[in-house]
Amino acid sequence: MIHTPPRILAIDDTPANLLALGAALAGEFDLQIATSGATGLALARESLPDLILLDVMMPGMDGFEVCQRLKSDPSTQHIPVIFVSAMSQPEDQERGFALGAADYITKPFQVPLVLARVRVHVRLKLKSEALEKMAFVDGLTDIPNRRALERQLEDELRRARRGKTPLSVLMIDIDHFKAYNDSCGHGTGDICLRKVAHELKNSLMRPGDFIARFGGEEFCAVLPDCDADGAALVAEKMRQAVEALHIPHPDSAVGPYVTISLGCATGLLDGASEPSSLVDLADQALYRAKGMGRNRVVCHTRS
Ligand code: GH3
Ligand code: MG
Ligand code: MG
Repeated sequence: MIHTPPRILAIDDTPANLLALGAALAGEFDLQIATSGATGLALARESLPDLILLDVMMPGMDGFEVCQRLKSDPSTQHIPVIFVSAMSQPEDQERGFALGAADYITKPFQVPLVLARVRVHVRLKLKSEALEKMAFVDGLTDIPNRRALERQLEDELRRARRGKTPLSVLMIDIDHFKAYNDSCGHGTGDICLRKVAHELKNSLMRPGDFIARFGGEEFCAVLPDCDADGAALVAEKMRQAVEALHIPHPDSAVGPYVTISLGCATGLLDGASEPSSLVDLADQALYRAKGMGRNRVVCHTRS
């Protein structure tokens, strides 16, 4: 997320350079400074600036190394880096770009040009963050979408295998939602989807828990380090929470309000489970919940 005002970190061992940059950037940006590569790197990791202006020649850790370290750390690799350096040979500039720099400005620099380039790269970062959000967030409910779910599942499965911890998946489906749309209208259906999504999200208790819209009126939750009993508890909590919203459903065979059915599956610890198979098992359990009358939780049990 971009800070307001955008946060710029300038790393340079020459105070005069920092003073000149400071004068140019102050007012429009929140400027942080560091006078060595090592302190700059530490500050970048801690404060996650929106852009870094980086000198190359510094005693100790030079700018190239700082850049390389920033780009190999997932928490800082998206921060645009602009080299500001007296090393003006094409090979130097090429090396900077090869390390992942967004731009390369040679010293002595002209303040208005530095300012212009900083503005361009901050604007680009803002745009790419907005695109990233659009690509991974469901537009209707504002919770993660299926693409985000797939990414999350892969990460969590890897983590579960490494840590030999259980991983649970819940598949969640609104009961008789076609009939709800038919009797209340699609617009009201959309509002209902938003309310249910919000309630499901609020039912999650741990910071690592994750919920996405799987598609249509289906949702999928990923619960790291959660065994089958824990998954059943979360699922039942969700079921009750949605029922307690008391959203009138004029045409449900289940009851007067909108309800959900849930299927749970918990990952095996033998490394054999794939993300898709966990989702499939949860989906099969959900199917059984539907067959047993809906508005209930069914857990997959290993036979
Ligand atoms: P079941 O209890 O067996 O799940 O029955 P159902 O009617 O909920 O299931 P079905 O899959 O037959 O219908 C799902 C309905 O969800 C059909 C579609 O109109 C509705 N739906 C899917 N996406 C959206 C959406 O984005 N907005 C709205 N309003 N409705 C949607
Ligand atoms: Mg469905
Ligand atoms: Mg349904």
